[in-house]
Amino acid sequence: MRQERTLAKQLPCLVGEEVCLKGRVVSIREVGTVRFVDLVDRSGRTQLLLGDACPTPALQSLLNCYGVVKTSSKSLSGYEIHCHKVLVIAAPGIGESYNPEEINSPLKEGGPSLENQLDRKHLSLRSSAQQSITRISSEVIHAAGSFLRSRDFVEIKTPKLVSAGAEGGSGMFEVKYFDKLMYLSQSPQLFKQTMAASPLERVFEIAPVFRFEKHATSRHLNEFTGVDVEFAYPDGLEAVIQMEIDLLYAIREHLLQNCSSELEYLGAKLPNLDNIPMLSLDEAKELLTGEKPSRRKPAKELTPAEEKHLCQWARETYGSDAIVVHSYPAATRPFYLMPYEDNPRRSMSFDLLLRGVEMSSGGIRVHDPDVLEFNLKRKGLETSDFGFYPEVFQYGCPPHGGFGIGLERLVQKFLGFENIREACLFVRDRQRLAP
Ligand code: AMO
Repeated sequence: MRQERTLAKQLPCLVGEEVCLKGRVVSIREVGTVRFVDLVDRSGRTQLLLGDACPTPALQSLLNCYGVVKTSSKSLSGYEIHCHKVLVIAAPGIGESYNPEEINSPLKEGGPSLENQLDRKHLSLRSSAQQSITRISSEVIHAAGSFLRSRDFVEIKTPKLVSAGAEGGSGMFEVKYFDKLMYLSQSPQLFKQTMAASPLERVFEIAPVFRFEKHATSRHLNEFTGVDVEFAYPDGLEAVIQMEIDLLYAIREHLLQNCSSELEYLGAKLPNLDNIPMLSLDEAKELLTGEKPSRRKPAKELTPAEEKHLCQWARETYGSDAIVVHSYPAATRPFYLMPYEDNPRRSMSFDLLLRGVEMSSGGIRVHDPDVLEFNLKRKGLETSDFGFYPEVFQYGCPPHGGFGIGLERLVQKFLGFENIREACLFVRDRQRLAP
């Protein structure tokens, strides 16, 4: 008897042959005296026709099935297995029959809440929807890596235990590190800049980012995955923005080509990224309020409601699901951003908003040690607190820029989810540490 495992996708080449399929029972149907079972493995679904000697398995049990491959006009794949032997390898053994599709049922009134579903994520992730989301996240990472490599970027991994933060606004989780106090990294900012100053020039990292923020919103997590990109010699802020737009296009294209069945299953319509409008923060505020910001009353950061309005405007006016807002106040943006020469109150920074939410931030960085010292002082920070980092500039650093995208926000907005938690495999927020 053939013991080597055959996958669902290999069946077309094996008609008439004896095979061994291994997988999970997702449905059982009895038509008169004939019993049909649907078995899934990582490559797809197969219909089994159980012979008289085979036991009827429980839903969600894991089987090794032995039988002959036949063509079948009645099965979805066009093939089925006529089984003469079935071994139950494992089965739900706690007396409770369960269905991952129900645990993961679409969020609707009267159904299980998102929190209930997340409590059982270790089981709901066996559902078709969760498999689709996980596969799409993985393909986003794959597409980002392929695109960036094609533009000469080198993938790096940087420490997540750090002694200083970079992002000012958000706090850091403390970690007892032998007899010292360290922090969980809130971004690879300082390291990616250090690498852009090296002869490699272009680097990216896809890795965990930790934020000590007491938010409980539909767009914040305390641990998320950062897609961080940094490169030397950009041709101005526009070139950094364009690099991000090219990256997003490449991701979108890759998903359309490689994940069509998952997108269809989720009913997801990918965002339109053509014709993305770009406004300075001042222009954006004027559009929102009808008032021109002045030196006396400079524009402040956008509120979440304003971000939503701007996206709506971009959609209605340009048919685009994204908008870029640039030139934020130097006072509210981190110290590593370059101020404009002719207007030092403004930083060479941008956010890309997608379907109502900020999905990334970036800009041109300070590469001059004197400007860095000035920026740090202006924010009440000490150069000496940043260890090796000032030396990167004191020893000569090229002009450089980059951006950081939150992977879960990207997946959330690409798939049109209300809540970032729907796009995260194992959520870490203020309340949730398990599963
Ligand atoms: P920023 O702090 O804006 O910039 O973060 C970059 C992107 O990361 C995502 N993000 C989050 N996602 C989920 N939960 C959170 N709490 C959260 N905070 C941020 C967002 C955001 O746009 N070093 C800079 C990037 C750069 O300039 O290169 C930075 O970290 O999608």
